[in-house]
Amino acid sequence: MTNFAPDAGWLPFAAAPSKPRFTPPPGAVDAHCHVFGPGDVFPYAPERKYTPSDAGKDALFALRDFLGFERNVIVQATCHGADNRALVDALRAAGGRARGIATVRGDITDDALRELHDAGVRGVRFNFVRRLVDPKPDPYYRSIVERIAALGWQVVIYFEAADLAERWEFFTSLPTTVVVDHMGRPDVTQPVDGPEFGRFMRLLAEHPNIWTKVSCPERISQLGPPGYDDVVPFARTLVERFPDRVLWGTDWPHPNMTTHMPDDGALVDVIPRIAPTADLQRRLLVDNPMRLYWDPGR
Ligand code: 0GY
Repeated sequence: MTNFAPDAGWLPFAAAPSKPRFTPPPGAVDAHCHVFGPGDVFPYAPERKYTPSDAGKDALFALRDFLGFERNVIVQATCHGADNRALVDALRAAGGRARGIATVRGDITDDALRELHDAGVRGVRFNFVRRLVDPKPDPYYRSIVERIAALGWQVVIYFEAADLAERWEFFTSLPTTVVVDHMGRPDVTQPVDGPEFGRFMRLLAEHPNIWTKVSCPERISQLGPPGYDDVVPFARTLVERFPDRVLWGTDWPHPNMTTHMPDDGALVDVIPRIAPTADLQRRLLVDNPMRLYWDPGR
């Protein structure tokens, strides 16, 4: 008996993804994925905007192995609010093969921050997507940055392309490493060399502390699976221009998908199309995430 029923129409993750044709290089990291619940053990947050189906750590680690990855970076999702217990439980179970990005509030104690760090947390996520959270004024986030910067943590930001101009000053003033989720959610019906994506490229070109995840074609694409062909030029442009500041992740278990549930094997097969050489693939999947999340100095 579960205390939480998923939202009506919720699409559960694919139980039997295909085996990718592309073999990730040894040591590859899935740098964007989540764990949900199970809700009976790790309740979903009262302030959440959606209730997912459970997607726990065992299923995540099985997918990691099946797809040919060695490590995960698990990102706290909004349905768990600032209660990081499911995340910490997964990190502790991963035996050093997972790092975490938490959600914290400005009043978190030093002891609680240290506990998160010891479990493997290396950053916080600020989410500005209105269907997921009620975004706060900049000072709210600045108070958190003051708390986490001393730990050497990074800030992960999630926003939609139209919001970039509005928060530009704030994003570019952050003193930490900053990682932008899902390429800043470009509108891929606009040209890759047009003004909107040009603004995002400028964000990275002018700010060497800003990285991005070339992930989530399934959310961004208008053409859809299996190839997500309209997203490929955007991701490939970023990988080729900023080969040392890009990360890749599955986004498993793909919350809030309405059009379709992606086949994780097909998502992995997009990688060689956005990172066409073995060198680019190794930087994207191994060197960059290892430097960011497993460097003992961080
Ligand atoms: C993602 C994307 C989404 C959800 C969340 O924290 C979240 O709830 O990030 C989304 O709905 O676009 O990265 O998982």
